[in-house]
Amino acid sequence: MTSSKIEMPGEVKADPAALMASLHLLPSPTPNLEIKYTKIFINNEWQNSESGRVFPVYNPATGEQVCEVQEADKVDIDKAVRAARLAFSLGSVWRRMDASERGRLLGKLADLVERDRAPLATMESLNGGKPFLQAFYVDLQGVIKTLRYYAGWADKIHGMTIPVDGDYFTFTRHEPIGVCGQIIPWNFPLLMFAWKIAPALCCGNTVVIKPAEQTPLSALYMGALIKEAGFPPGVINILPGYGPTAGAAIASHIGIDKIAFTGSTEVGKLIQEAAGRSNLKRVTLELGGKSPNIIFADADLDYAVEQAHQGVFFNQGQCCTAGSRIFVEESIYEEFVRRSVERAKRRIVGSPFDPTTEQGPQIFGPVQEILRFKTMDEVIERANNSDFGLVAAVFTNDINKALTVSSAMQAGTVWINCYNALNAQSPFGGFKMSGNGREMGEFGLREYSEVKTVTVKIPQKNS
Ligand code: NW8
Repeated sequence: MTSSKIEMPGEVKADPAALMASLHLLPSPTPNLEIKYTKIFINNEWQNSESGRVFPVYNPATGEQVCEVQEADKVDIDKAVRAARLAFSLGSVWRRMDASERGRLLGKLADLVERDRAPLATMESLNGGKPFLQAFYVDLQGVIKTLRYYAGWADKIHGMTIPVDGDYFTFTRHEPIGVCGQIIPWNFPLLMFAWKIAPALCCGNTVVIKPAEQTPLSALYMGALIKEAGFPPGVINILPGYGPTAGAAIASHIGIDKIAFTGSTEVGKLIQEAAGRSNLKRVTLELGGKSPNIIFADADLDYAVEQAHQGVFFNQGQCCTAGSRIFVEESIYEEFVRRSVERAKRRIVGSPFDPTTEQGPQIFGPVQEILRFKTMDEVIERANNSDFGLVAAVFTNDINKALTVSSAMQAGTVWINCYNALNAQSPFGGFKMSGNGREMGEFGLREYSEVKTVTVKIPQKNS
């Protein structure tokens, strides 16, 4: 079995010639990958859409159709919500299951993803246009680590005992919310699937999840692994479909207790509105950014150029975290621009299945905007002058500058001398219009639980 610790050797990553010489050490795409799962997954069963409609799924690198997938609409969502409500009902297998057993199932799912890591990375590359090696080393590693991280939390979600006034004993229970609707984007189809389902299941919720219409294949494959892992029917339901139909049905459904969405700010507003108009379901949103990356003159220049380059171009530039506003201190500005242009020209664009490819097919274009600044106060002001606040980064070897900037940034994550340093243990989410709530880490669990206060009267002997 492969280990989730597998990382691409650094020298291989850096140099196409070294990479070609080391191909025998690297994973390869699954040849003639068979697409087995193209139906709606409800109650651990593969179902056709009620409408009979299907929609095409494409390989964005070639424009070729890969397959057709059953198209979920409102009636299918209704069906899935009924299944998820039943699975959540008091006394159900899922509600009675030991928390440690929920953790074991999540761990089993991680093992199955690890077993099928190559075919899943192949599918992610085929359907999402990511270079296969990036899908294998970044996305699949993130998926496995996310599932394992929340597997470990399942039986460690403790309540409190509270020293209340009066003759009472008070404790809290941290209970699942109920049926969670989840809507995920096409830029990290499998990683976002894991980020959504893992904390929800960890806390004991049930899930109705809609993958993006462009990239439903890896989520559907996960349905097969979820069933194989032994999750009870109805706990996870996967419905491929479109936003204005299936997505809107989730957002306004009165049988859904919480919605989590990753996508555009525009659609995030619609979701929050629909949640408010229907049943005030809890809402977490992970939306866009226009993130600042601040480079001081004392930073290691080559390193900063490379990090800033990856910060904006990684995943074809299709990242909520993309560092698209790069502020460079004036004394190094010209040289920074020169090296950044040279680096961008060297970027290898090509077939996702060619191991030297750094960038696959484009949907929207990454734009690296390099701006000049003079003073720290000025750059802080300009960096924060945005409706968004997802992430920010600063490159400097001066600890005082680094900490001053990190405190001043209106952003949910600040990276110092690194970029896209995401992990399962840290909370991730936006300030301002970049979203509501946090995903990942311990904070991610709060968004999937309700706190219940239980107060018991302590009878007194003489009263
Ligand atoms: C969850 C995620 C990761 C992880 C590692 C490396 C580069 C880029 C990303 C990334 C658990 C463990 C590791 C990345 C992922 C999502 C977005 C942007 C960057 N994630 N990674 Cl939106």
